[in-house]
Amino acid sequence: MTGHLLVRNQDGDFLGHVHEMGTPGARLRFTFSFPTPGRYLAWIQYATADRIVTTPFTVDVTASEARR
Ligand SMILES: [Cu+2]
Repeated sequence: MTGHLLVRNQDGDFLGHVHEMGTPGARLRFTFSFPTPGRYLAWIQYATADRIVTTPFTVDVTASEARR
């Protein structure tokens, strides 16, 4: 894998995990469907030549953006 994306909701009762499956390059792309609206905590993790990089961020998903 060239990259990992982990996503959890605020309650911690939903956890998602998908991988970047493309060729290594300057850009990571993930496809992920959020199950319900709300705030999610997410982490991207990838490896460079000499270290593992983990970057946290939050995503606010509206009702129209969530999977239906
Ligand atoms: Cu992974």
